[in-house]
Amino acid sequence: MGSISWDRQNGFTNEPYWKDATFYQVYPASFKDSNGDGWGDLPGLISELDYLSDLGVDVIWVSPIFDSPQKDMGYDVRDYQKIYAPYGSIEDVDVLLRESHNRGMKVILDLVVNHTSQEHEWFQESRSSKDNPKRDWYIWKPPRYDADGTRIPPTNWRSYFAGPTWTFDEHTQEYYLHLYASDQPDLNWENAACRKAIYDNTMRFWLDRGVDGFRIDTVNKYSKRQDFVDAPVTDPNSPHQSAPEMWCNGPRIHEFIHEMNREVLAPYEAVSVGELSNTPDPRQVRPYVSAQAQELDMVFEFSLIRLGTGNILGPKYIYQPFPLSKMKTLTQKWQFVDGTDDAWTTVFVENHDNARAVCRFGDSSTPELWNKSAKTIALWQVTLTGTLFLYQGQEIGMTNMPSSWGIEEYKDVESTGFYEEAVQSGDPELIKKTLHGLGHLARDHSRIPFQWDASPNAGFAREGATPWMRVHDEYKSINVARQRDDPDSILSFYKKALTLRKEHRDLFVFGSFTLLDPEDESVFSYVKRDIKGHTDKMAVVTLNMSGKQQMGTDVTSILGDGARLVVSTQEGSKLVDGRPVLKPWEGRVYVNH
Ligand code: TEU
Repeated sequence: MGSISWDRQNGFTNEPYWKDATFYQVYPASFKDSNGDGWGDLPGLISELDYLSDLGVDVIWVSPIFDSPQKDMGYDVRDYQKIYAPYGSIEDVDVLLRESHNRGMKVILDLVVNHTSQEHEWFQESRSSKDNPKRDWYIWKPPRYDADGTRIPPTNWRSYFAGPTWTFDEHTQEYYLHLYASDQPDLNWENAACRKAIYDNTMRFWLDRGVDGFRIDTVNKYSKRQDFVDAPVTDPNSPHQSAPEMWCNGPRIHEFIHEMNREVLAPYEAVSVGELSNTPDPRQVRPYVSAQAQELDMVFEFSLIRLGTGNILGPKYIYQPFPLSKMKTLTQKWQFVDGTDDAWTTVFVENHDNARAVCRFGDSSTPELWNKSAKTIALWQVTLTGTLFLYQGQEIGMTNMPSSWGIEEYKDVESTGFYEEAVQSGDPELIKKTLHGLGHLARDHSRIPFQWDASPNAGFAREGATPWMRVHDEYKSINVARQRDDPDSILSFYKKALTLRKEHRDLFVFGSFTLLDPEDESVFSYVKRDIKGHTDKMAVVTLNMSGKQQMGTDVTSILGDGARLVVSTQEGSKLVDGRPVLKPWEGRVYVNH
């Protein structure tokens, strides 16, 4: 668990630093390439630390940089103690830590320990024979046979990237389990020696080198139900069925996470944020993050970021349109901090597994509204309670890949898996819908190279280099260089908004959240109250999330005549009968102090 506070100006001296810190996720392959090989790298990241510091970043989360065959962009680790050569060396990590710490920033790494790469030496040993000491470090099961005598997998579970969760290994004639790609066999957390190796080999190794904590991949999938039975058939057209109840939030999960905390996280005072998918009920989330449970500091819950997405273990890429009211109620649901300090929440709308927020929750179709809606999204995020996470490029309003790009530009194992599954079905309608859904939702959208400037390759890689993913066609108009000195840019607004968040941390970071007008499909308004300081300080946030002029909420009736505008995404006008006239995609915040 992360340690208690750094310098604090407003009296919350007992709060851990990570609560009001701004985290920023770096996707190393796409951030900055220093050597012209088309892959981002650690020296590239190090060269931009001043940029991050200037933005207002407190903690950098670096997606996996470990040695890997890159079947799933490093979420398939071959060696936890080596750096993937195109990213640099272990000495570069030391420099990253030192240079970040010198600037007052911390660094967390991505801990991927639900599975390894099949090229990891543990798996090589495990698969070598049934009596190898590491056989039980992975999950092996004998085949089943159907009525015709055809060999079938031990269960009917569907994997994340389409297809079954089991792959048959000729060598020992058994199947191994993989919730993700067949290249990513699941570790067997039931085995104590395996758990110990994870703590030593992955966690202590990096904490001893000075990292400040971990973003923990797939944190609720370590404990599987041990009876390994078929899931109920919910998709009669497929042999593979959605089965999260078999392997998610399983019987021993809290025991495992508690042990991980006691053994490693707590002694090092390491900050932790776990990835908690398939857990849409706050009552199930609290046990992971309640202070008494001593498991994790924070988790990511995905209901909001998944808006528009189909069933995650089924037709994920069949796009589902959603109304603003849905976005509001989900925001409210996850603002569950109640002032007792017993559980803490996180705030985020982007990461490397989801398409760009400005395209999904804003309006990126015209340049005018692109800028305005990106700022309104920023204002929404910075005024929410919990720890804020930004994803690289969000701060300049980076957009999805152009719709004119073909399927060949999609590199992600999940995108290609779903596309192939649609093609295999032979159903032209499904192929069309899948391509449409990928165009809105694919993980690829957030993974294209970062847009630094208008030079060839967007300043991500030097001229003549071939970036591993195509650079966005719009990079000359959307980039850091263009926004850095423009007071009206999205980047400038993020800097201002992040400062505002800290200035009013009692309201925005730690305050309570009350949703107003839940049914309104154009304006998103809420009240934030200082529940920690027990003062009468309040803020009203009113955001026009539509392309038409709207009346904002009645600010005066809540805050009184002394209501003061502290920020607007556009040139603000006066209140009319206590209500602001909001231009298309305009957002404002008023306070009573
Ligand atoms: O994602 C885990 C995961 O299950 C999802 O939330 C993920 O968004 C996926 O796309 C769902 O369909 C983590 C990583 O964030 C992701 O990049 C990896 O592919 C995955 O683990 C496997 O390690």
